[in-house]
Amino acid sequence: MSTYFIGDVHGCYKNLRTMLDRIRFDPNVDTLHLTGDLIARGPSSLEVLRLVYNFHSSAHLVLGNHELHLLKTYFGMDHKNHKDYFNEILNAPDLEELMYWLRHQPLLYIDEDKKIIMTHAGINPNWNICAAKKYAQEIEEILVSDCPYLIFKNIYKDVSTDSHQIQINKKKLEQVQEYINVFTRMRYVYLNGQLDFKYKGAPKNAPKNIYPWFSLKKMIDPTYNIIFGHWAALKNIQVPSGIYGLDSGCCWGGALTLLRWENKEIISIPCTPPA
Ligand SMILES: [Mn+2]
Repeated sequence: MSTYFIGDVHGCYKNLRTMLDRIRFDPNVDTLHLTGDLIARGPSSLEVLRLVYNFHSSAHLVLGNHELHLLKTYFGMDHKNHKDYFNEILNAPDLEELMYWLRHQPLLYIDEDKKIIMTHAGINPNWNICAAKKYAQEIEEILVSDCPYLIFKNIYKDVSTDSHQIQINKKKLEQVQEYINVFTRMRYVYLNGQLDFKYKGAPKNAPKNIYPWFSLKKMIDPTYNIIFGHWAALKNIQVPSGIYGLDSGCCWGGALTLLRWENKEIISIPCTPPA
């Protein structure tokens, strides 16, 4: 009976299968936690979604920016990007079932017994656990509501909000957008907790006034461990103890990384670079 955490799979179904075979994953006794971005970039997003979906309660995932992009596309609010291999999903006979399942997945996963927090990108250093739960819940409530598309009106600030059509006020939507950015896109933050999206390089060359979110003193109770994905470029950069960045750039020919919680064993399998 093992508890596994795995980084961003990004449609690399074969690599995921290789990993699950290697650890002899048994959904009847083991649990698999995924840091989000199961899809896009790699060739087999639909297979990855179906596999995880069929694990039912043995799998726990948090939504990444690419799941939100897929949902946004599904709701007709984004252009399909052929590189994301979304067409196969959007034309699948089980599309409705998969999208219903996906929009009922959380942005934040917490295991109180093991003291583990998992999100796709991380936790804003200025948030305590109550704030993080409240903000995730606000996003999740809209996603499972009758008008989940509202959340995408503002997403990435590229669609103007029509205040006549929405039941949630514009200010609220903007706040929710900020929370989404923290949970799914954050890398660098200013000391006041504001996010920076301009710089995407390695921490050693970062401008002096921004910091990797995990390097700052956090409001979150330090007894919690934090597990995240999203930041493949981190590679061998040291993160503080109790924080685990599991995205190792599987879809770019890096590796797929898994953590077995019980003994903190890290297992990496090399992945083939895209053709
Ligand atoms: Mn991501």
